[in-house]
Amino acid sequence: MIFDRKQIVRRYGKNPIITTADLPCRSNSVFNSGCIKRDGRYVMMLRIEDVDGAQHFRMAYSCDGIAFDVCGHPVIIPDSEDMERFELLRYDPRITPLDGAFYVTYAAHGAKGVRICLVQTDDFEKFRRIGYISEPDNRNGVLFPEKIQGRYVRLDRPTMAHGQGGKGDMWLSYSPDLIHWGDHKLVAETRPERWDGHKLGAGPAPIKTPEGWLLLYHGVYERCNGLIYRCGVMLLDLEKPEKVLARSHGYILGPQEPYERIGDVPNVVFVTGNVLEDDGTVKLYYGAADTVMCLAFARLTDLIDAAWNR
Ligand code: BMA
Repeated sequence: MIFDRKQIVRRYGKNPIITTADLPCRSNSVFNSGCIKRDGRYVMMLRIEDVDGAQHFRMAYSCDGIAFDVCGHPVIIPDSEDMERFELLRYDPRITPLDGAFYVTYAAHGAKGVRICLVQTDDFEKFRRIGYISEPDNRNGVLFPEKIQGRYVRLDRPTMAHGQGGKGDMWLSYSPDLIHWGDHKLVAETRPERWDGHKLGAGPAPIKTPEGWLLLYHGVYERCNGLIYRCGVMLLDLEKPEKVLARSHGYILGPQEPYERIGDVPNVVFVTGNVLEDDGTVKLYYGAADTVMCLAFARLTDLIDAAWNR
């Protein structure tokens, strides 16, 4: 029997909130989509896998954060110099409001590996490519929503490619201009024989709280028949965000429901969006089993307590 001292995260009762049935195009799956709230409207950037295996992003909007209207056309991001080598696939968009604009980091996957790509938009209609901001293999990149001590900051997860047995820890880098990145710091390591023992990576943009930057992250556990993706929480120092102040011993959300257990990739909960509401509720948007989009709720104070293991 699972003993839960306290339920930290509550799933939306009518999950999933977006499936392929809600899309205006024939698709295989919709999952791991970035989400923010802007001027009272929820803005989601969907990761859609097409029936031919290609992937694209598409915007979706909502007034209540639950029922989303999906745009009739895909997001158009200007091509890079060599899409074949560098960007055959793009996935896991994470949105960060910053400097009055919106920045999207995503994994750009091509023949030469996977890198973090950064694009900027003012309106989610026109996107400007800033560029690839990491070498291969690196993904799970997300920007902080403000400069810290005068510099832009991002989290990421440099790792070896699939099939090379790479373990993945979370790192952080600084930049003066969002183009040049350096001063790399190790932030959080995998914990052997724990739920986040195989690899871990940042979820959506960190939320600023008086106790530190609240970061939802995914941890991966390796079992004999596959990987299990779950969500944990940590607090990073406000001025020195490479410093972990607190980190949950256990996960706060893991595959449990059939839509999280069964799908293209079973046993995956992958949080890529969070919205802090005025009443202190946090909406967590997550992909389940690499197949559908789901929603869960938590109190900000409970997430902070969970990070401190209180
Ligand atoms: C990770 C990412 C995610 C995906 C997860 C489970 O490596 O690629 O997009 O949800 O694997 O397949």
